[in-house]
Amino acid sequence: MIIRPYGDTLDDGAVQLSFTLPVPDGPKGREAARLFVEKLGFKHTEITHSHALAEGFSFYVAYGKTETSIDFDTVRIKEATGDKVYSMDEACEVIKEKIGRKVVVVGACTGFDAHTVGIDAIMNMKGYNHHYGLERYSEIEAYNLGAQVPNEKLIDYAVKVKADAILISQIVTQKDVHIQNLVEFIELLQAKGLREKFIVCVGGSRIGNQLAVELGYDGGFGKGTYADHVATFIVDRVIEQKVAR
Ligand code: B12
Repeated sequence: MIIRPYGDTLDDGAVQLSFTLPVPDGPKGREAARLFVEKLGFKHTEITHSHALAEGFSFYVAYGKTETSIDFDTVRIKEATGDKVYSMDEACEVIKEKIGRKVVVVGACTGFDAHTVGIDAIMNMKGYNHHYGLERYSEIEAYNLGAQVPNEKLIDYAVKVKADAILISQIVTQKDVHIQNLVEFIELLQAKGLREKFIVCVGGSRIGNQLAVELGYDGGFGKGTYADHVATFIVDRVIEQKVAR
């Protein structure tokens, strides 16, 4: 099935873009913005909104039409969890039956990142959007260390409580600060000879499973993740490890 974005009429290729330019708002800035959108390959380009952000900076909303399309049938996703996601009760049942002890999970938002809402959505008792967090799972022992936690401290804590899994949240991605921080975490684990001891997952609004795996993590979780997803991933991995031993 061939698909493309649309605005008024199915298949018309209409797209809305927004961006900032390091020039003042005005006719010249708007024309520069329009030319930029044209250079991206869009036709029937229009700047529908612009305003000054600060001295010498301006913001634009542009419309354009594209002929580019995607064959939806060829799209393959690489999510950490497949179609089967355990509910909280199912996850706890599986833990009881197949693992026979509580699963220990430690999580934090690391480095200088102060965004706690994401990791709280996954771990806090009350959860997020009608999905309880890991603290609510009777068969999971969950420790949420909060935000701005140094990598070293998170590892030490995971060792102390004999964690099965470590969960990291990274929300700030400016200048790829998350990559630096995530790489440092894995390198620290490796240097301590601990990489194989833990299932290590990272999540955040701009994190995907593919990036996470490339950086040496077991799984990555982005927007729209619930505790159910990460619990399913961890539980299945703990069982796999048990079988392999
Ligand atoms: C609230 C907020 C803040 C609050 C945070 C309060 C708090 N206690 O968390 C405050 C005001 C402190 C703040 C500060 C800053 N913020 Co802020 N903030 C936001 C905002 C508006 C919402 C974030 C949020 O709570 N989302 C809701 C949660 C539920 O979504 P989530 O974090 O994506 O989490 C979900 C998934 O990603 C996933 N997930 C997340 N972590 C994990 C971990 C695991 C293990 C798993 C499995 C899943 C998972 O599951 C969650 C549930 O589905 C966003 C903009 C936006 N609308 O997203 C900007 C935003 C994140 N902030 C931003 C910035 C730049 C900052 C500052 C640097 C601003 C500044 N110059 O000072 C500072 C950062 C300071 C620091 N040291 O970190 C930028 C980041 C840009 C970038 N790409 O790097 C954003 C995107 C705003 C923007 N458009 O510019 N911020």
